[in-house]
Amino acid sequence: MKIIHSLNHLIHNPRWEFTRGRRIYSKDIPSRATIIREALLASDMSIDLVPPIDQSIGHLEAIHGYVDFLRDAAATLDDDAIIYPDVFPIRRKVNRPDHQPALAGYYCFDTGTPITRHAFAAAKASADCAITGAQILAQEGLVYALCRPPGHHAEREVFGGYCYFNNAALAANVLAEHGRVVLLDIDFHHGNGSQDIFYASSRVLTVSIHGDPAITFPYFSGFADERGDGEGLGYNFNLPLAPGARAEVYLAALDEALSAIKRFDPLFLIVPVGFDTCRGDPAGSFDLTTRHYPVIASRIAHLGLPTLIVQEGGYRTQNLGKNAVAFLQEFRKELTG
Ligand code: Q9C
Ligand code: ZN
Repeated sequence: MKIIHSLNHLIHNPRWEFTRGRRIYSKDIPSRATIIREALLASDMSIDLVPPIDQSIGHLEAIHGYVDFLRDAAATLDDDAIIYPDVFPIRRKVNRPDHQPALAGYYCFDTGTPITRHAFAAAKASADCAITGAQILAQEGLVYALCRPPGHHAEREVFGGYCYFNNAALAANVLAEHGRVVLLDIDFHHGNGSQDIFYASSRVLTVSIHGDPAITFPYFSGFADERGDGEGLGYNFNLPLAPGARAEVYLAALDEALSAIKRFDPLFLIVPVGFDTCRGDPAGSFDLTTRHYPVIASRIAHLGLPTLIVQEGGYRTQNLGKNAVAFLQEFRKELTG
């Protein structure tokens, strides 16, 4: 199984985030990706670890409005500098400011996704992993993009939630040239970025199973009544679950998601996966354990579609490796025999 991974993420290490006014250690630490990679290499799966192709910036610009901003802002910073936005344009209609501290708030929606000297390069390399995965998916059948930083919270015009560019959406945009694509987002958090990017599209069906946004990040989207807009009406499907959701509840929601996907009859499947659905994850509240990931993988793989798996969250480092192996091993077994 091909794993697309870039070591460029290691230079991205913001250390701090702010949550409800407190400075805490960021949960998106570089070792997350290292732990997953090493666990896969140590497993009995045959792994073909390949670096991404350096993709044209046009891929990013096709989806995001802040590519130049992020590149230029990062380039002005010293090694230990870090920009946290602290004023946000939440009024109805605003001007794009010229002033650097205000621009950060214009393009970034939270205080967990600071701009550092290396943020752009790391985010670009992460995006390249997903795009490269999309480009080889038809011949491979199953590809895993081991992305970091993650992507699914990054919308068209704003980034946040540890995400700078929407890796899975960039891949979907490449694959949608060939036919209908599904994004089945099984990170603990709502995939607000992917929903936003494809909300008016009937070419990409976005489905997300996540913690109830009434009490869970990203708070302002992910509700069941968000169904899409215009041509895209009916092509967005949210399945919010109450905190503490156990496997039985989770798998019932997954089956609903899978039925909707079958009706859509896609050519390609993309699965943004976060292991923050695991019991004890510091960013999640579900009650899944390692033994449930093969069950989830097996049900999704039964769709029989060429599948690109894209890494999103998962912050409980002591079982990240086990969970990734459990999920990918079963997925490969079911899909490719
Ligand atoms: N204080 C993913 O799992 N935490 N992102 C609040 C602002 C946000 C998680 C940050 C958690 C985001 C990809
Ligand atoms: Zn998450």
